[in-house]
Amino acid sequence: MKKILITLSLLYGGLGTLFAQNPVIQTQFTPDPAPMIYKNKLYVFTGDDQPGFDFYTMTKWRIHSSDDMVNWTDHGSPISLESFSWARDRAWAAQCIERNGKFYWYICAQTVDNNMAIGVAVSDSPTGPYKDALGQPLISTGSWDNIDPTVFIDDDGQAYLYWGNGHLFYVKLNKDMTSYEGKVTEVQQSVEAFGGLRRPGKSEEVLQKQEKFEDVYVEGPWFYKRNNLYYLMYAGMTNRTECLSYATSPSPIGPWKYQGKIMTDQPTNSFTNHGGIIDYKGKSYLFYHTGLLPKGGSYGRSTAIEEFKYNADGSIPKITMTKEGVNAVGTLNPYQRTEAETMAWSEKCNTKENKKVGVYVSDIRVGGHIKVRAVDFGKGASEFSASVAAGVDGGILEVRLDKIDGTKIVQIEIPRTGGWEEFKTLTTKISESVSGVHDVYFVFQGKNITAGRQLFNFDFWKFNP
Ligand code: FUB
Repeated sequence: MKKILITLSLLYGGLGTLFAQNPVIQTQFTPDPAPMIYKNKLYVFTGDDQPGFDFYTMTKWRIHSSDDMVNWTDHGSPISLESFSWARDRAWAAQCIERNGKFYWYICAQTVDNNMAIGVAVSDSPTGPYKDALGQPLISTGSWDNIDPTVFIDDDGQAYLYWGNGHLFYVKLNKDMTSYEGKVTEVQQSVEAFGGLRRPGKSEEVLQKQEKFEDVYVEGPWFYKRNNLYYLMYAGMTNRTECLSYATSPSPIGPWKYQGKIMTDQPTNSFTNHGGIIDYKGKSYLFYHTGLLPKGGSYGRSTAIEEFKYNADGSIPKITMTKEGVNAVGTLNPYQRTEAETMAWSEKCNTKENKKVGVYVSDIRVGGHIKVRAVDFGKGASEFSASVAAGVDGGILEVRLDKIDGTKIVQIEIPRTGGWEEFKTLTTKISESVSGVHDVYFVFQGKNITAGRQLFNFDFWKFNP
């Protein structure tokens, strides 16, 4: 029995590393990831790249969440430029934090005078709805440098907001999280603090041509504390592109001491690599972005995650990007309603949201699939239900185990339900016995359907024990 269990666990662990897990979301581009934990769930707040442009053409922000680090649920896009009356363009990097049951999502956007400003939206729930807290920017100093806010609440209750492109600034936030005391302070940069001195007025092109500098602070700060040491990770600079570097300090306002590069010279296919660091369920994770989704690049960036271990002295090791990403830190209970937009990997489908059901899986095409990892069937499942909608029939939903062509336990022919947004729950007996932990594949097929035709929409699924 012991031998069988070891073989099974090796096989299962082996399967987990055979497949790509990075980038973690395939249905949209998800740049500038900012992780946050609330009630034992990990949320990642991101931007939304629109590929096909040759700049950071971004109009909204997105949220995904996970309980296990591998299956990510899409919570849609609760805020966009339209949520901020003062914002005109460039919905760039953001971070959300909880305080006393309220969620404060600090964003940056371009203002009508062509500068960048930082605003804050507030909500009673991590996934919204969010509302512009002020009706005006929180930080607006008439400068392009006001981007990439990072926020942290210290043990004594004092909250700090750091931000900046090229220049690094901070303020001490008041308890209301929507105002600050004192003046905006600029952090003095030096070789000791950030590995190099960014000379005022030097453009990225000029910086890239310089040969002799170790690093400089560029943008994307990520501020946090661990074991009484304050960390500031940031997008630094190699000679060609951005890297992730960090500095530490015994105090929340410096002096900062340069600690080196965490991730550099990796084939990210993106000039930027904005990141965030968080501990979750006993492990430490680096979130960053790459341009590695199909059609991705510097302006089509996606969240990726790597696990790492701090060195005994608190320093962060060099982290190598991988395709395999991270392993599951929990299992998924199939006997609870699971949103169809909960995915470890997906192909040939997308997500949309409407007022009636929220986010659902859309644009489902023949040959596509959704993979959900580490599903624990326990002693066994008997029935499967799926909420689907179809304007025309012909679509088939298969449920398979462990591989895209693995054992088929369910096949449902999807009938017309009265419209593409008229969701109906279909239930069927499962055809093979299933127990224990499996990866589950929802495979999309069609009956005499032209490849590329939309098959059906998919809102949620559930097994019965
Ligand atoms: O996503 C737009 C900008 O690119 C962010 O604000 C920067 O951090 C860089 O990632």
